[in-house]
Amino acid sequence: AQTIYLADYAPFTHTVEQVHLTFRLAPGATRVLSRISFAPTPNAPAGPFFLHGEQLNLISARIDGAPVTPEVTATGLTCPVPDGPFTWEAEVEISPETNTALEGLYMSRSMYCTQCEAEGFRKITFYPDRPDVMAPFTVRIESDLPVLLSNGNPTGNGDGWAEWTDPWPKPAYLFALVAGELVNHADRFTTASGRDVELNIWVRPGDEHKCAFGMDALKRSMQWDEEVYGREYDLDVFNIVAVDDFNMGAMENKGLNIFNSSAVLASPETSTDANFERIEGIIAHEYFHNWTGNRITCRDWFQLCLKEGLTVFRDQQFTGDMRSHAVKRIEDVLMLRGRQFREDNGPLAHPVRPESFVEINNFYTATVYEKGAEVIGMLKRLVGDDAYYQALDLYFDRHDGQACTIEDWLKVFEDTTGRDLSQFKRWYAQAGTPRVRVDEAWSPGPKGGTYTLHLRQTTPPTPGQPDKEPLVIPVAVGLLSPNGDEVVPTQVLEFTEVSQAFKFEGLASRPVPSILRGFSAPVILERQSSADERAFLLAHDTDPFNKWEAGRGLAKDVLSRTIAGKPAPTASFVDALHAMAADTRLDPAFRALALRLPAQDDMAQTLFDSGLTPDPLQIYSALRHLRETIAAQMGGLLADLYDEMAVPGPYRPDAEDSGRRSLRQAALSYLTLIDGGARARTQFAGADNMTEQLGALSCLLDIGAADTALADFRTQWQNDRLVMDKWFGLQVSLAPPDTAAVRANALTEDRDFDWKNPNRFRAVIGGLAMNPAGFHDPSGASYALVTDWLIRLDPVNPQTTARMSTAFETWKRYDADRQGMIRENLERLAATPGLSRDTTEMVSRILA
Ligand code: B3K
Ligand code: ZN
Repeated sequence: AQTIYLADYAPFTHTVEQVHLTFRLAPGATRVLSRISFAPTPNAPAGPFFLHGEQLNLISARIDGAPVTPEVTATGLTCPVPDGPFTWEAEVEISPETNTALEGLYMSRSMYCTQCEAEGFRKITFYPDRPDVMAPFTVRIESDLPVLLSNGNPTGNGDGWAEWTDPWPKPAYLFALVAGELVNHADRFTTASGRDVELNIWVRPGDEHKCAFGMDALKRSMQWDEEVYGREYDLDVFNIVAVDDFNMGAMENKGLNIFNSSAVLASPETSTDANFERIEGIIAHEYFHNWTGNRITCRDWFQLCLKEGLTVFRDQQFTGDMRSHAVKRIEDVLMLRGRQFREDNGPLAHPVRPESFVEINNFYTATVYEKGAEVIGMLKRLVGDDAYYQALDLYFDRHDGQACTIEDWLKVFEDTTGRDLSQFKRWYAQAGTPRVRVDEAWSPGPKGGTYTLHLRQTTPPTPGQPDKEPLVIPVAVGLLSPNGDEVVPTQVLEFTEVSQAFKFEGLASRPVPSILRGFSAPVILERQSSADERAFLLAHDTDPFNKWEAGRGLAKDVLSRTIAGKPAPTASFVDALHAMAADTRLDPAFRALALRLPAQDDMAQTLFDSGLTPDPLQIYSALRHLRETIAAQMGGLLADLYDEMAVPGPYRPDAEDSGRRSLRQAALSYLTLIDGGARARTQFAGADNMTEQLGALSCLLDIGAADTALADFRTQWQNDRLVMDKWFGLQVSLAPPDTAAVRANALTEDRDFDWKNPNRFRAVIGGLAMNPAGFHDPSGASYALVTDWLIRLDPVNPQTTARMSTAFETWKRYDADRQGMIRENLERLAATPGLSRDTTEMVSRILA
């Protein structure tokens, strides 16, 4: 397969002035008629006229009305064309019903839908399928199905047809079409300038009661983008459609967002608090793309972070505003460390803006999305809020309607602030998580002492990048006096050299530093810190992130020492945890986060980063042991919390109630270890919402006492696919290590294991990968099972297969036996005849 390089970018030979599409829908033989006006691109490099096209049956083609016979290959066609403007017409036949890859036009339970990003449009018709070719579209859909949708505004319909016009020039990856027997949950929104917008969430009959929350989230997103970024919606209608078979969360097609039903449908009985929060975030994310992604798009796919990093950053801000900034920041860092650090410190490490790829779908990664958002957060911290929003205004002003690059993005900041961002730009080019080592010095003096922070940065080598340059790292620091007062409030140090000293003068006594407040940069801080100092910060830090981080550091310290067979400061950790959990001045959601111990995979990464070979079983046991110790020593407080945090009244998914429930759940998860599951059983039996029902079920699974509950749960929910995904997933991800593979295998034989449905496949096979001790069971059974299923899924759905192969991305962390077994399985996967380009690229990068 061919590697594509950023350095080879060249504009398309032609511009597209207008696209007309007609779809005659039929499951096995849909006809797509296109009429496209092309004109030569001024100053474009000369070259043959080439249109992308894959798996298309070309019926006929015409240029300016005269039949032509293009040369068609597996990837597209070339054709002699006139020197000036011309009209291209083509008719192709495609088969949505056999499209199991879920890219292009496909069918999901008798409904037609599309997924074009990144390069799915070329499976619909011949077209210059690249984001820098933008054009207005009109679409006519012919079908007997009652609901026919496409992008833009409805401009006509009749018996068996509908027409849509999208006036905003867009790249083909934002094209969408939906046809099916759907019902809508409708609402309206009036924009700041008075445009009346019709809003719809389209679902299958029977799911109508699961739309209200998503609709509310949409309206809040629309209003927030007006208030915070001054961005208004720009069409008469905004449609969202829920689809059961979808490769990811959702897609921001212009005016017609298509969602995995798990990312939009919500009801108290079937969705957890975490589901509600995720849905709110995804609705916001896709809506925000209307400006950051759609009105301003990417010049080429190397610039993906231009829209994704920025849109993630915006949805994080939104969730913070809707809920709690402190809690959201901690959740985001947990996710960053759990997914992005793992990627950035392994064989799949790549820059936020990659410079080459084989299959672009493999680069919708935590690095592009989450680290891409961190880079924007750092930029905002460096220039300040006012300059940030001025730069954004300039960005929208200057680039509306264009396909842009990271250079364009940084230039608006340079023009707004007069700063030179060339060093900052390295964040986009350099892969790997930087390490920042901290040394301190204190020298007392007659006019007060001087405290010096000495920082050193290094970034370890990553594939293709042996040597790294120093980055611009904003390090937010505050200083506390030994009595707990803040003597130096937060300031942002601009750390730009390999090694740099920062002095604080006139201090009465040696301070305790709080470094990297708010996690001001995506780096690993290396600093010797005593258990006492951590306990002090946990008690006194005014920065909520670092307060939480201090507790996290203590927990990791206890776990690492336990694993190494060294004496661990368990008592001081439990004391500090107790004080924090009992502190009623703190938000329950924050206390719940503080009570949550590091995840197994986070511990494995932490041990690996400090030069050790993690043993997943040891991590599992150390965590278990620590949880039992906490439960035994804090049982009284936890039992009180469990009672006090009960939420009276009808279920509401807001921050306050869900925060109380999460603290209550944290308490329950410890209490279950000492009460034999009594509380969990009662809660399970009496729960009137999924948060409490699933929370109780998890606790019972955790102590191996869930058989009855699992059976009851299934009986209750067997007709709800999204809830059954939870049933499948949880039993695998929470199975005891030595039984996980057996459990997963048994579930793959279940009558409801619909493996071609990505949500179900992810629940079971992904669930196994999310159970680290089970996945890395020394027998190797899980490695073999996951590999067998990847081999089976690949010809059906390459994109999801490639994504799931990242289960193996951490293999170099582990011991020789495990590495040997993983290598064997990866080689077996790589040797599969006809393996997709997607999976081939992933496996070869993981193995390299
Ligand atoms: N832009 C889409 C992701 C498309 C993934 C293609 N493999 C959803 C999002 O980021 O909002
Ligand atoms: Zn996005």
